[in-house]
Amino acid sequence: MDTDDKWAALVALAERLGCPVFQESFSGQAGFPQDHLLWAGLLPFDRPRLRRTLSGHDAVLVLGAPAFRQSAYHEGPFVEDGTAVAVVSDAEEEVHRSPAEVAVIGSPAEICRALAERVPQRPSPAGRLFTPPDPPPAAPPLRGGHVLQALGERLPPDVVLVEECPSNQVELTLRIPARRPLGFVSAAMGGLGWGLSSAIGLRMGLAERPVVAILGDGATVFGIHGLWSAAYYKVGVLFVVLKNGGYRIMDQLAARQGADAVWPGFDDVDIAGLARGLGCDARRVDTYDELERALDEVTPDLRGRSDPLLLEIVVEPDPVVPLS
Ligand SMILES: Cc1ncc(C[n+]2csc(CCOP(=O)(O)OP(=O)(O)O)c2C)c(N)n1
Ligand SMILES: [Mg+2]
Repeated sequence: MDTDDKWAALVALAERLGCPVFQESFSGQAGFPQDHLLWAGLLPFDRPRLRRTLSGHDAVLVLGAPAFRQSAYHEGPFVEDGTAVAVVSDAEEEVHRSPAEVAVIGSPAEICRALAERVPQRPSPAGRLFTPPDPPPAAPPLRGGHVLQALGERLPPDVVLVEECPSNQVELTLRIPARRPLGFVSAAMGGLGWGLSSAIGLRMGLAERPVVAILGDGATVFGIHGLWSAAYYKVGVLFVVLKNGGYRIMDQLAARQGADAVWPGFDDVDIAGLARGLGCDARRVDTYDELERALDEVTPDLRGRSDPLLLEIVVEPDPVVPLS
């Protein structure tokens, strides 16, 4: 799990090497401050783009992650000839599964600390390696990107951000940097319904940290009854639901196979109404102005909240993005 100690160990090694640090695709936690000079962004989740991204490097050290988490399958190796991969993790099965020249089962933090003392100091790049994306073009239509950008401009650095918004997951990481351990928490594209209740548990366990969950409308409905617990136990989580009216990531996967979705949309489900029925205060947001007003009102006191609030934000589904 993300801790101050682990982040400090990886920062020390990266600063010693002056090397770019990428976040693995579909990761569960950030592992490294994403506002750091050396943070270089997200690794692509498909092999062709992964090969291109890593091609200029003769060595890749993978810490606390498998080499390499990908979806969907594409032909060819993960890296080009001339790029050597070493994996260090305490997750034994991930180490065994990872194709690598060197694979070590061990504590990534301890190994980082030991390496930082042994490797020579190399120069650091002159500027930040990661360029945040421009804000999206003005709404309407209101898109997930507007919500993420507006949150990124308002959330405090120590926010615990729980992600379960599949078609907006990449953009979330690009627009809202994790600045503290647990600044990004995700089931790493696992079983839906995890995010809503995880945010409640995190806030109960870390009462001094503000907690925000960014959820797809589908993911929300998979675990919506958790809102009753949040209301009953007075757990002050802000739930931000990106209501694009369906399983957009599944639509996108179908489109990439040249097929239409065979599952229905569900933009008629009244998520704010369901939340209220479970005792959780909720609002529906339809326009950019309403979005700004709601966030300006709610974000300054996330830390002090003693009741949950759900914002159901109606967004246009994002277009299908070609992979390469
Ligand atoms: C328990 C479970 N059932 C089905 C899936 C398959 N699945 C992955 S993403 C997804 C759609 C998610 O929809 P939503 O939360 O609205 O996010 P969007 O894709 O619209 O951004 C589904 C059904 C899953 N991951 N877990
Ligand atoms: Mg959706």
